[in-house]
Amino acid sequence: MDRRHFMRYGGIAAGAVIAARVSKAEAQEAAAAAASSPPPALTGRQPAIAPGGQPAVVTPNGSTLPLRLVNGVKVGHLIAEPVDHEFAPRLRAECWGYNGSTPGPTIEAVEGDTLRLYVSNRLPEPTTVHWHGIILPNGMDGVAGLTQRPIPRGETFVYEFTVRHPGTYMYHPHYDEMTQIALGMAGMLIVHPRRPRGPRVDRDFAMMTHEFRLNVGARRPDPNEMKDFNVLTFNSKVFPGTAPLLVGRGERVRIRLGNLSPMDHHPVHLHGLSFQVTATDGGYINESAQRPDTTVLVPVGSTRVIEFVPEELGDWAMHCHMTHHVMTQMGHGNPPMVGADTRALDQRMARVMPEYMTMGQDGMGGMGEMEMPIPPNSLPMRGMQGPFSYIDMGGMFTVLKVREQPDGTDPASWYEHPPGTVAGPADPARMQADGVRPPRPPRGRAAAADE
Ligand SMILES: [Cu+2]
Repeated sequence: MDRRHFMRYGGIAAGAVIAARVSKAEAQEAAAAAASSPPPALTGRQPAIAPGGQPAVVTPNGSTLPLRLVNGVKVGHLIAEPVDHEFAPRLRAECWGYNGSTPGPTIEAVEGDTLRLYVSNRLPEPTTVHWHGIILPNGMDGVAGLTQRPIPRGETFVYEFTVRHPGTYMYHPHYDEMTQIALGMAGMLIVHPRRPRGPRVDRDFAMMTHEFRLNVGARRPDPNEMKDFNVLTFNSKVFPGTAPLLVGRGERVRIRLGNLSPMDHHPVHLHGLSFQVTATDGGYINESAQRPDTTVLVPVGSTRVIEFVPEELGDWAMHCHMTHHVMTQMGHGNPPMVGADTRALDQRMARVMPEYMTMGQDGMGGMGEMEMPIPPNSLPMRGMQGPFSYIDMGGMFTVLKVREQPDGTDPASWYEHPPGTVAGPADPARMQADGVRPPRPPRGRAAAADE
């Protein structure tokens, strides 16, 4: 096997070779920087802005577009532009978005509002904005070529329409969609009903799922990627960059999920509760047709609205259930290493690179927390240090924090479990009394324990 093939098929081993080229000091500095940046805080309870005391929508890690009332018309301004975006501490990329962010600011209106939305184009190429799901005059639909001339670079176009149907919608370009959406151009458009439907909610969140291909060390997501995405996001953030959702036990919570990923549907799963899917971007689901669920599939190009009332306090995982979607860059494209005998390889490698170590032979559970040097502008495969040990998920993952008093609680704080309510080592006497016999120890040695 020549060196090139070795590097390629060495997989995890190849990853370690790259890793070893970055100085330890650099890695420690980066780790310290990551540890010192606290999770972004969410604002507290939002004021009621819509009729019937409906709370304003909170966009975790995002913002809401300011609208000005001018002669009865709500006027807003979107600026399509390149964005220097941070996915999580240590991982930045040159994305495209609106008003300095990806996703763009959430547009929030009330049924019957007339919106006048200016769109300025600061991108290097033309663009348009399509108001996904909104029923409006054809010429306002934003499809380049079909319903309008694209907005040239440097120019501002105006869209004006009345939002007649309450619901959860999105916006995105309909010009060079493959590039512009892949680089992060997407946003939510929410229309509150004039008369609230269903029970009033206490919290209302908007979250977009997205996916990017960002090669290790690269600064620009690859818009030509069709299948293999390695930065999976909620509101364009990967855990631990995702802001936790802080809610109260017994409160009614709504989460509006929108998916403008280039290629993948995302089954979003919540722990510790059961929810109802109450609406899609097509409208409300009749109560008789709603059904309880714990995972909701959000297909590309659609929204799903879920509502629930959490019963149990705690820190509950909320994540895409595709296992590769809670990984980040390092978990992809490597050959399987579990069970491989790599002693001969390690010996040969040690001759040319004393710090070399093959990993993954016993599974990959411990890899996220290994304090090993990693290349600049990259993330280890997984998450962050949790209250008990390393949380071995990253990517499209966040935490729903259910508290007795959510307002005033530090969003970065972990749940304090009452004594005796956390799983832990079994007491041998108790096991015996319960008739449970310990099995024989695992066969063989753990490879990592060698030497
Ligand atoms: Cu997913």
